[in-house]
Amino acid sequence: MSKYSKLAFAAAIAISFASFGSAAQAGSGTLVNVSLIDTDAGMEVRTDRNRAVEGPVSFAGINDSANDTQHEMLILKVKGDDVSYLPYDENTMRIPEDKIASLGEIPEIDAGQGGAITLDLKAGTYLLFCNKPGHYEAGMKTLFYVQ
Ligand SMILES: [Cu+2]
Repeated sequence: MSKYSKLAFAAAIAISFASFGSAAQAGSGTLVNVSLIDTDAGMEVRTDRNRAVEGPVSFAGINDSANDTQHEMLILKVKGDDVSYLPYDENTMRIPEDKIASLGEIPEIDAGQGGAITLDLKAGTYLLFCNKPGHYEAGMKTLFYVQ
């Protein structure tokens, strides 16, 4: 690596740490703690808050599975509280991800593990859901509002 590219590399790392730092700081965004839950009673996406102001929103997900089940969490902007218009594939038991415009996701998390995503969200209604086969239908979804 040349001296110049080493410098550029160091600068790129400094920039990425700076942006991470600002997103993580209290007051510059909203932190939402998300529990991905499955028990014999059902499945759930449980958040410690369901509202945020416009701007950076960080979702910190924990897989609280009681059954050693993998979960994930996708974020989708929806038209309103009624999400019955969303496509659903009965065969795969999932929302077909090629037919929606997911804003991002916390990919598959093993039981007991965590993952996070930060998004710059505009005002609107959002759906947080797990798209592992059958989980959406079992109730692994919740609405989230940005004002
Ligand atoms: Cu799940």
